[in-house]
Amino acid sequence: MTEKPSNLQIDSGRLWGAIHETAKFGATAKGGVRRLTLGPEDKQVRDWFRNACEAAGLEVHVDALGTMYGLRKGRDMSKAPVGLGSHLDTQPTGGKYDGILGTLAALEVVRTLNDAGIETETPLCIINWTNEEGSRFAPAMMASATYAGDYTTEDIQSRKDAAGITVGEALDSIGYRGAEPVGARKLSAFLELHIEQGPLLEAEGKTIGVVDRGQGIIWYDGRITGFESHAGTTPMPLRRDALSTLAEVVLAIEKVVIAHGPNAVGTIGEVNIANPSRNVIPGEIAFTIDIRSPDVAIMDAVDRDIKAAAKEIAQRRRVDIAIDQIWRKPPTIFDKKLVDAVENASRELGYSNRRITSGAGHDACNLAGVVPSAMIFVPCKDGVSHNELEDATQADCSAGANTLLHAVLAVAGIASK
Ligand code: HGY
Ligand code: MN
Ligand code: MN
Repeated sequence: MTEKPSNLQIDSGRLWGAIHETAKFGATAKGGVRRLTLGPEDKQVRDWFRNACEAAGLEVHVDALGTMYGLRKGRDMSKAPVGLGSHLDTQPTGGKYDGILGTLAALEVVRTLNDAGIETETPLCIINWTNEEGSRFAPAMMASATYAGDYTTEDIQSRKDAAGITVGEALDSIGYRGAEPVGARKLSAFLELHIEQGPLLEAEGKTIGVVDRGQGIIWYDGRITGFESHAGTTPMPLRRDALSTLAEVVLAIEKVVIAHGPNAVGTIGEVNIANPSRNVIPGEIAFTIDIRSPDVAIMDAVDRDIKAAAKEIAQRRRVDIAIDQIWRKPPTIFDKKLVDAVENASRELGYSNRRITSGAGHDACNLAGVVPSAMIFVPCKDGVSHNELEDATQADCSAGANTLLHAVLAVAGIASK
């Protein structure tokens, strides 16, 4: 095998150009990106990504959930490729970097190796995972979770959005339902570059986050059933008001999570009043809960306590409160060898770095269940993400991509250059 060229660097301007060129697909007035999975804007960026992969000499494959694989041949094609990538879908009020940086940095790694005439020993596979965000279709990271064997393809293809459209129908509507079975394309490792989406790296002036673990996540669908009645004629003590009940439930969840803090967070991100009317007491409300902790015992304790709190509120207010778990992802421990490869790469390149736990879920957290996986973080401005103000610097994005390049070369090996 050939020695890794320590001075090899990605083309910073080309990466930055790709990030800002693709940000036009779903661009919002506030400078963010709204590119819900499997919608028209997602198709635009997928087509762009496919063309860029093919122009870089990659063989593009699409699986039955629309995940895109760009295969770069290596000297030994008998070896399962080293995977690198992330996602191109965004939140409704998303930014230019969440997911996009990791996917385009993977493309930039390939472009850099092409320019340098480097052939890796092990093939590479750059990946755009379908529906990482979980905003339009639940759960989040659904395609990588299916790849990891947590769901069947049929189950996920039948999941519906708020308009009743299934994942399968949405895939067909943009022409990205591939023939390849999900999980058929084996990988020997997976590396994902991502913005931290939190404040630690920026606060400590660190360029690279060497991600060695990820928080566990529980998602619930909640439903409160009270009784619709006249806003003017119903005396307060007789009301079974679903919205006042929800107000208590939201604060009770916040109280439980803070009591189990600091390593626990909880969010009610969606609320829907059935048949809202300003002069009808709400009788039916649907809502969602997102609970996270790096500690399984804390996850279980929060689960137990929020259900107990809901039960007490339901009895006192004479309503029904259902809290149904729809997704549970245990905390992730990333592969030690790969994490070390990331840390060594950032050190060789002279980037300040620190070990860090991911507060966000990522496709790499699912991959970690089936192949050695690791992540690289770079700072984002004020730690803000899932917000149109999400921002990062060209220097940090390039540092992350260089770290990805050298970690991938350390894992895949160089056959010739
Ligand atoms: O929810 C998450 O953690 C990811 O950003 N979708
Ligand atoms: Mn993401
Ligand atoms: Mn996200």
